[in-house]
Amino acid sequence: MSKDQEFLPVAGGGLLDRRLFLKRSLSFSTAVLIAPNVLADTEDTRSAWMQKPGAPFSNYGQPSPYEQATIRWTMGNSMAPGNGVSWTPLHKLEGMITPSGLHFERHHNGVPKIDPKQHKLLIHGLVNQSLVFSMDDLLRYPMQSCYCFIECGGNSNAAWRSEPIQTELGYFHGMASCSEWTGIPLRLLLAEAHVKGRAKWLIAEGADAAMMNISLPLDKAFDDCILAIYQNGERIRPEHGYPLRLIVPGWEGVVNVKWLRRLHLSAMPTMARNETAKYTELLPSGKARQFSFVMEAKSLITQPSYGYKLEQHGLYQISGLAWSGRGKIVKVEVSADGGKSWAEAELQSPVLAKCFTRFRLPWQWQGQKAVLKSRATDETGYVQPERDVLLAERGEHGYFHYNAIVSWEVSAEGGIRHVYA
Ligand SMILES: Nc1nc2c(c(=O)[nH]1)N[C@H]1C(S)=C(S)[C@@H](COP(=O)(O)O)O[C@H]1N2
Ligand SMILES: [Mo]
Repeated sequence: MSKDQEFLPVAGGGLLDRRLFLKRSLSFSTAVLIAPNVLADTEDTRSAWMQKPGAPFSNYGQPSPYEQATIRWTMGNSMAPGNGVSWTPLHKLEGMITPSGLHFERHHNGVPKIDPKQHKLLIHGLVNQSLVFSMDDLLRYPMQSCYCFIECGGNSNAAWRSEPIQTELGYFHGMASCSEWTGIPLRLLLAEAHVKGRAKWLIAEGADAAMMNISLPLDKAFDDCILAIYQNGERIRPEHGYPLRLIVPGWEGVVNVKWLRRLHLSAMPTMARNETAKYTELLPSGKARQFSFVMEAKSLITQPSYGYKLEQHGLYQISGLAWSGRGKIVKVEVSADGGKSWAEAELQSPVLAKCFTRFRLPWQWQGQKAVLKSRATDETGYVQPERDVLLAERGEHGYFHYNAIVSWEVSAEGGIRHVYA
């Protein structure tokens, strides 16, 4: 689409329209229409589950047994024991918060079983006062919540392949999840340690067998980072860093160090494995880009997507997620004709910075072939690029930070394929 092409409120020949659900002329009801006498019968029959008292109380709730397909897809690798990923089934979820049990996982050496009574956090290096905290000490500090996404820098890397992968969306874009993280603003503890003027970096280290560590510029540490103790209202799950985790809103997953045990203030970055051999990117020039911390704006249509089938003609709700590591999402446009025309989707409130934002748009499908796309714009004016634009800039053989527009091709039969269009 050329830059000067006008933005259309109604796109795809009137088929994508925010007001579709309100138009009375369209038959959009998907409920089966029933005659009054049938209704009376339905009222008389009591389903099996209505004929005796239900199950007793439970100490910790579980999803319905009918939802057993809504699971993380796990994928280990042979590099080290406990190294691998599990993916969030984004194609099955709604709203903006990822349930803790479905938040994606990325571990380098498994999940440590940490006794919170023995866990300590050390702050040292270029400080005037080294400090050690127990979890009980930390729990006495004032806390704040941050609703934010975490996305692995390697998320969506299958989209660098020359052929579009045919997998459920969550199982190649689901290294991104969103939680309410509650904990202590990092700047409070840094102020207490009296950081020396020469300190420019903070090296954060985890208490897992990998002792994963990364370097974080001090400006960000003083800005909006949190030492999280709670996730979605309860103590952080072991997989996500129990009992203490560094949250670095909007920045790539790897800097959000789990099982946090040490913060070392220094003048230089540490040049750890995960910021040199990994999470750096080779550019077409042959040079590597390093410390590409911010996750750029991205959006995905989660429903319908690969694996769904449109069984009937009529009205559908396109639903998806958008996010940006630079701030708020201000606009998501949806196209049903492969990007020739675009309509603006409704953003579900609240729209928060560095957080998943849910967008929705009604769509009328009458058996026409279609290519569905979504395109996010953030508050800095950054617009999510088309795939060819991203490849031209970053080369054909990237691995990290893939954020191009995703396209779903809908066939005349209602089947959905992933395409590069
Ligand atoms: N200590 C420690 N922190 C870690 C990791 C790890 O293996 N060990 N993995 C990192 C990576 S690469 C990512 S993407 C995120 C994943 O966080 P999650 O498992 O809670 O989704 O944690 C980061 N923090
Ligand atoms: Mo990651």
